[in-house]
Amino acid sequence: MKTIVSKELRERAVKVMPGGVNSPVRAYYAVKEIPRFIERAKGAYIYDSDGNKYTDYIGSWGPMILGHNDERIVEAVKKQLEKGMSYGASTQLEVEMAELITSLVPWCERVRMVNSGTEAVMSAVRLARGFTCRDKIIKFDGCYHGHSDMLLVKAGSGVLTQGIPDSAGVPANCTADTLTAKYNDMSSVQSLFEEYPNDIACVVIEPVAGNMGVVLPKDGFLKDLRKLCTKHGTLLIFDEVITGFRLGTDGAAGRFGITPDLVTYGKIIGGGMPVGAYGGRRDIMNCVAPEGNVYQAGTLSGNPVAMAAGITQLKILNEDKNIYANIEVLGERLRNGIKNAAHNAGVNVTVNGIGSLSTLFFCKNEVTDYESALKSDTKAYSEYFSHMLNSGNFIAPSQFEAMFVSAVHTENDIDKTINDIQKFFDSIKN
Ligand code: HOZ
Repeated sequence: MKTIVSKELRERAVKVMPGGVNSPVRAYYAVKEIPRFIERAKGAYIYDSDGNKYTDYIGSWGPMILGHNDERIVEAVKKQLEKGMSYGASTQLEVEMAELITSLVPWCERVRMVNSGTEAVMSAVRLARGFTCRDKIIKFDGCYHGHSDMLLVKAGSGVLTQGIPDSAGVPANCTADTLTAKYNDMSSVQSLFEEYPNDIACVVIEPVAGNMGVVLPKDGFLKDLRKLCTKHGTLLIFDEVITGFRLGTDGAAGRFGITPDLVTYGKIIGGGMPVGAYGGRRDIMNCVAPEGNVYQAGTLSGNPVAMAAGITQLKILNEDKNIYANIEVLGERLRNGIKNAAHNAGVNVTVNGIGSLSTLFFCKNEVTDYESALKSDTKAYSEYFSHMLNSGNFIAPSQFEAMFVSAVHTENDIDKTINDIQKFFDSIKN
């Protein structure tokens, strides 16, 4: 596989950008490959600047549910571009987007658009604190909610990959009120509530964790969390940046039948454009400025180009129910294929997943939380990554991320990938 152009770009990039990137995960520090510089993408495929083609299982970390550059989304963006890129003023599009989200997710009665998942969670936590007049928050080890100061505590994703889950530059008093619990372990949450029965503003959780690899909530875990929060007057925030509109139009909340008080969304609702949103119960959302005294603002919030893209994607997802059915089947096919390949080769791995989200962990233990995810052999993952990349599969350059399937991946794409995985398993079995 040619990497001449990517190498050259990398050399230029590291001179002028930390790590040569704008987001650490892309620097490939956890793997031994030249980071690929992408030139274009279409459907299920992504092409680098050397002209190599890969089947894409990153999908811009989730939003490309319809595949890259779906023509209907491109058309909507083009149309809006002709009318203007940003006004810093209200538009019909943002009203339509809010109406769409609140109709698809009925318990999300009001919504505020922002520009990223980080901003969405940061704002939702501020709102929870303002609403409850409490300061403490609970997050779970290994969950990642963006890079705001108060949430960079035992975080997942890039910080976990880099081994800096508690980032430098975060003053101790910014995280003094951040309490951490173990994912899937109710007793760890209960003891925090016993210690601070009236002080916890919110519990924020990825209802399906996607940033320590995919980790599913155990039966009853989210339900018990809901009950405990209600009992203590604490708000439950679902961070659905990865799962929202991917596990169905009503996300993980709908899938597991749990109603949180607030929800956060990210890039998915922008169809890949930079977007985020938070929303939820009317009485809570009423506290957001200018109606209430919880301040949060943004010139680019509700950007018309992003709204045009997002509305188009959400409408398609809502209208064509086959899409979800299709990506679920493909996700299942991928997971079963990986399990069979491992079985055939006699290799011990763990495959987690739900719907179109999957992670192959290089460990034989069950992966149910941060600690068990950390048991996976990241060196083996790095070797696997090299093999997969060089056989034309674009997967996360880190063990602690998800594999995303889109509606335009074909059974052949998935089977070819499984075949490549089989070859890797066969190569390591001796
Ligand atoms: N896990 C991150 C998205 N949820 C990876 C993307 C990034 O940090 O750039």
